[in-house]
Amino acid sequence: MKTRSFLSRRAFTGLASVAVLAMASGPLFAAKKLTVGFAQVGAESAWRTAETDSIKAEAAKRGVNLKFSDAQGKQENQIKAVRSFIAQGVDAIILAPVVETGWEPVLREAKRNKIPVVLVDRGIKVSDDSLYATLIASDFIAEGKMAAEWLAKKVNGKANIVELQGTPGAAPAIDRKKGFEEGIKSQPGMKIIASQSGDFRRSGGKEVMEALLKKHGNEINAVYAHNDDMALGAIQAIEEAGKKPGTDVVVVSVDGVKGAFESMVAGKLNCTVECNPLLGPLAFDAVEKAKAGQKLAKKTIVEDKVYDQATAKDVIASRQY
Ligand code: GYE
Repeated sequence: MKTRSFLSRRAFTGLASVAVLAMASGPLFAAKKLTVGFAQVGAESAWRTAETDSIKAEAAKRGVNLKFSDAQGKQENQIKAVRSFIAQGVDAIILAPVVETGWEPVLREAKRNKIPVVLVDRGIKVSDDSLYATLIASDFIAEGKMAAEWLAKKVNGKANIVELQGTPGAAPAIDRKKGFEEGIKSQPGMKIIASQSGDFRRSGGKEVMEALLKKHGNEINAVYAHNDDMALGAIQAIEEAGKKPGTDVVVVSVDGVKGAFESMVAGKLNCTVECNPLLGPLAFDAVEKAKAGQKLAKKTIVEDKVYDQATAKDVIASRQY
């Protein structure tokens, strides 16, 4: 994973001097074991599970006491989890916010209690960005654009596209839509003929695709799914309707999970734009820096790449999620 990061050298020197002080002073200053709460969205996709595993593994590696909460896709559950972390007096909170809005009150509570909040994978809209320490995420607009450009080239600028959106109100759903629309703007032959949410789930992608195939039948010649799980569900629906995904209907999506690579190797999924979920190391680097009182960049962008059937075979064995 490549990151465009703004972390300063001073940050490392600072940490190093704390470590030297702790060693020189013996048990008196021995580093306290951090307790960190992680408010996760849920387990809607393979991407999400990979992110959870990465955060849990990194916590274990660093000897962090991790409190994990699965909100089952509901913001109200995430807000409750954050409140409970605050009540327990955790040292920091990692939050993967399900939707963009509605976070100000609970983030103010965290700030009042001097608990830094590190946002991972999805951004939020707040009037005051001092309410969180930093955001570590991909550029979803760029991902949408990359998917659009790849597709336009593949179909020579002419396609009736069905769009499968992610969770309504979630940053990756909003921005992947926007980026894709920008990417096809200069191509009058690229038309989105239907756009519906499949909630980032395989079952959602399959159900929406079944309904759209009934409605639009042979008109559809491309699918743009906001994540791989929905694309894989749509592929199943396309096959069940007696068509060939990858040939009769071109399918592009985002994430780059193992199942997407397997599907590309099988000639079904055409292309996926990688979105790296292995955010554990960056998230805990940010937590440690925030706890050491160091200034953090407001945003660290994780850079993504495009993979298609031509490149999938060569890299599938080395994929980590
Ligand atoms: O693309 C999707 C997941 O927030 C970037 O959420 C993440 C998205 C990811 O469910 O698969």
